[in-house]
Amino acid sequence: MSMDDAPQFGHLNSSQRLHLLTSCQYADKLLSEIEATLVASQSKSPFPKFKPDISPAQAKVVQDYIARMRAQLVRILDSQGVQIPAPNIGSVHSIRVTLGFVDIAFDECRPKRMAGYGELADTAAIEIAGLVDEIQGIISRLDSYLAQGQSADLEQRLRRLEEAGGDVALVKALERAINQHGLVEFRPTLATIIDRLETDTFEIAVFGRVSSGKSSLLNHIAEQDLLPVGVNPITAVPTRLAYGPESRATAWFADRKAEQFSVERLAEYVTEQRNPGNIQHVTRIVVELPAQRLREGVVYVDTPGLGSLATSGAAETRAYLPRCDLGVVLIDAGSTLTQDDLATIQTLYDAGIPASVLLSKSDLLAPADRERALQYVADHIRSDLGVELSVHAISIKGDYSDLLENWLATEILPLYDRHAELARQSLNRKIGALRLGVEAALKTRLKHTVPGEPTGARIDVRRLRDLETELRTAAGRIAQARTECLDATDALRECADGFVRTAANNLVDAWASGTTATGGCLIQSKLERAAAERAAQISSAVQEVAGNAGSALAKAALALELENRPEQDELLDVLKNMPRFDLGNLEIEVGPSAVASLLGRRWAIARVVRKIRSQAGNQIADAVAIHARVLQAWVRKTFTELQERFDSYADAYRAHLDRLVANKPGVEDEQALREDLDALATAAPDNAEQENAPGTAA
Ligand SMILES: Nc1nc2c(ncn2[C@@H]2O[C@H](COP(=O)(O)OP(=O)(O)OP(=O)(O)O)[C@@H](O)[C@H]2O)c(=O)[nH]1
Ligand SMILES: [Mg+2]
Repeated sequence: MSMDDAPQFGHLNSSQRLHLLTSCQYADKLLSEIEATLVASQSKSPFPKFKPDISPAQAKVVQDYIARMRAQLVRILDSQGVQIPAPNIGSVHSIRVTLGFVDIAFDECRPKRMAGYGELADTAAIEIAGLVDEIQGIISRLDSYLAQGQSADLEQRLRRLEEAGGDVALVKALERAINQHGLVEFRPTLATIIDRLETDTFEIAVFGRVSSGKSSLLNHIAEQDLLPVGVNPITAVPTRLAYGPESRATAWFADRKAEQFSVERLAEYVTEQRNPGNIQHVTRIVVELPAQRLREGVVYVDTPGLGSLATSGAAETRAYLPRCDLGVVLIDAGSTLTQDDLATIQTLYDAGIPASVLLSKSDLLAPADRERALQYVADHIRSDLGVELSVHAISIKGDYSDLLENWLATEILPLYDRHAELARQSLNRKIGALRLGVEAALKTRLKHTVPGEPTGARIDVRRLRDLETELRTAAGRIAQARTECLDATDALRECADGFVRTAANNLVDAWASGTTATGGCLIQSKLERAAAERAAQISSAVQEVAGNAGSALAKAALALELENRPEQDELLDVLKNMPRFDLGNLEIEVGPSAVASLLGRRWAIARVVRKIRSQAGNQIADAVAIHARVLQAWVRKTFTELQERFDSYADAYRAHLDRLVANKPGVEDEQALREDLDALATAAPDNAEQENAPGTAA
């Protein structure tokens, strides 16, 4: 008998103790099932398993007995010296895993899968696709909320700030109103504001089209080659540069613990090449440097490029844009001012964020041209946006360092001393904007909640349901069109042969009608036309769903009297920069043949097909295959963007609709709404600073 087998305490050996433990665990599991039955009988589940034939008083008694039994279990184990093992599975992890299965369950309901059980009518397919999209959207938002871990507990973070002496009365009132009334759509903005309250830094962010020189400029400011630069799209993840006593970098991820690494390894996380489409799910990167030009409290942010060549990182840049405190917008002197550049400045302006516009790579221009370019950019900003901004020329080339120094000295360094005050002002503007948004939501709700309220007619529930269905149908159409367009680009891969036949057909017809030209040019243009027709079908499909989604949103916003609506064509705007079919230069020589035409049209066509295949078959097949691939990537990107834009509005509308439908008008509700509105009105710390707050929450 080993030492461990020796009887201890109540004279049980180790096997007996183990048996006791597993029996207790099993009993406890059964008790949990009883508890689950109690909960289920009260639950709001639409699929109740149990009849609610237990009264609350009975349930209470059962629970009390369960508690006594559990206390007894613990006592028994204690008396025998059996250790109760500590749990080793995190609750958050477990919930996220289960959510993953919920997600899969809904994937199985997508129209494609449903079709496996029999034919599916078009309208049903759209409705189903919309429903699945909505619920998967909710799942993914809950998942990303859980992925943020403890930092998502905004209330607790606010309490800590308050304990540290912060004046957070208004933010607390906002937090309360958002939680109390389930205004989840404002949570991301609130989270950003609390982030900013905690850090108290001033963020200077650099924006611009791909390759406009953003990373190069920041390397220059930091006085080291730190951020990867290059001619292709490079930066994939917004990257913060902050002062720190030692060089080091930290990355945070959506799905794993933060990692610290040396700055030399930055490219692994921030570049499109090493982390394409941000497959590593980096949520934040901070690089600390002991650089002279960086100061405590001032942070520079490098962002993924915008514009036609942009990658998926552009979406992150757009989401981040309204959060910075100063936006530096680079206009590449080597190209021209574009709508994308103006849109960036406009977004900053709309969010109440000061902008500094730079003509980058100014070394590429002779002094006189440089002056003209500066004037041109300033004129356009004035005429197109109605904003007066001075534009500075800069360059990172050694000979032009005075330009950069001049800009830093006049526009940036003076901010360093005032950064704390400026950060506070900037934050106040953001809080002001959030307050306006929350107040508007509460007021609309009050209007629809209280029948006696003189200002607004109540929308009846059927109408609300209709609006809900229309939004769902629009979402379903987007999902459906996405599948169809992806299928179309898939099919395109196999099309080279068909294109060649069509071109041969056209050529033989042209000869028959008297054209004597040899075929090369004609074949090239016919092939290009055939590809363009396919692309046009895709483009019109996108156009149709985007138009439809835009009208569904506009209609809902109007009915709900919500200010937050898409601009005219905001959704159609995704339809930009569709890749063109590039066949290169086809060298095909084929002319009409007397013999072939004698043998008939079919024979003549077959001959031309053979000639094209032998002279350029591979080139055509390759070009079509590449085009299909590029087009498919474009379709994915375009639909993701469309979906994101649609959801950014539809989500808020759906949340609003849910509240209106679920809400039963009552004195209690009215009371709570009025109290929260009052709290928001009175908690405003300094109205002076909120005067120029932007119209709505970002
Ligand atoms: N002539 C000249 N070239 C520059 C200047 N600044 C940057 N470049 C070049 O422009 C190219 C793009 O520079 P990046 O700094 O990577 O541009 P970016 O805006 O960060 O690009 P993305 O991260 O892809 O959006 C590189 O080849 C740089 O060498 C400049 O002042 N003058
Ligand atoms: Mg870059």
